[in-house]
Amino acid sequence: MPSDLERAMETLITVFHRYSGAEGNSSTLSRRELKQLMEKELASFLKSQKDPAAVDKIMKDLDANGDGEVNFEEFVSLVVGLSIACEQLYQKQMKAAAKK
Ligand SMILES: [Ca+2]
Ligand SMILES: [Ca+2]
Repeated sequence: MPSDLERAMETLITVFHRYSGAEGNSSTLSRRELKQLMEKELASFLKSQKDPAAVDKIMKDLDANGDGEVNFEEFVSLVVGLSIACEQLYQKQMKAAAKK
């Protein structure tokens, strides 16, 4: 039986490849593939980004090697960044709950 963390890693890989294979290079996300992934898998995060150019901005930030595509390593940095933000929120909520 895989652990929670092992399952989470496997999920990251599966989700990435579910979208990366749609067009062009099957091991990287094009702009359109990244947009699809974010609309389906990060809908609430994308909704909080009111800027319609948010995907372009995120794509530019993520594309560390500047090839116009997002590879798995670059994708993971997005997940890590979002996880850190979520964890900070989680801590805040735990502190608020403890005060009551
Ligand atoms: Ca692709
Ligand atoms: Ca890249």
